[in-house]
Amino acid sequence: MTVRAFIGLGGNQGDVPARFRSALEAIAMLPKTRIAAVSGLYSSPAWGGMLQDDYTNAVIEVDTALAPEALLDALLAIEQAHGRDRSAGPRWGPRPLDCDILLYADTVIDGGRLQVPHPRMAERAFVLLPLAEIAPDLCIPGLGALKPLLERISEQPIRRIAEGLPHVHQPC
Ligand code: PH2
Ligand code: MG
Ligand code: MG
Repeated sequence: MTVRAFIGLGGNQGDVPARFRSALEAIAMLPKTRIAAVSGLYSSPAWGGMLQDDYTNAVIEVDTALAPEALLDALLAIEQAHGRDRSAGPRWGPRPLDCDILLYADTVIDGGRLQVPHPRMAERAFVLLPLAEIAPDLCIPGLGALKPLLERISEQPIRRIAEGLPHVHQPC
């Protein structure tokens, strides 16, 4: 059985769109996992109070039979393969690639390694806008419908800078 999960992509070092493309190819190659939708790319100032370059963000939808922890491990490995070093740098610091599980079906997980829904997603335009693009009628466990949440973040500066990444090779 597969579930619908949403993954947030982010980064602010180097050629982030190229890295997203490569990360999407890696996600498409994961066992029991299919990419169902990819949002456009968004640019926004760094959230979190640290002076650093603007971020590029996107959200993707996957159908997966991987368990949440297995999906997390796979995403951490993909981050690492794209230059992410979790042992270095501050928590909200610059990074070449960030892959966060935002939602995993309607499941609520409050573990040490994984919290789903992503605990800060409702405060972030760079998550909610790309998410709304691919799943406008979504209802988030514990937070409710996406539409009223969007109104609360409507003042945050953010620009849509590109269409999604259409050339992802999807193995059969
Ligand atoms: N990620 C961070 C810190 N700040 N700001 C934006 N705009 N987008 C991000 O993805 C982001 C951030 C560290 O996870
Ligand atoms: Mg992360
Ligand atoms: Mg993040």
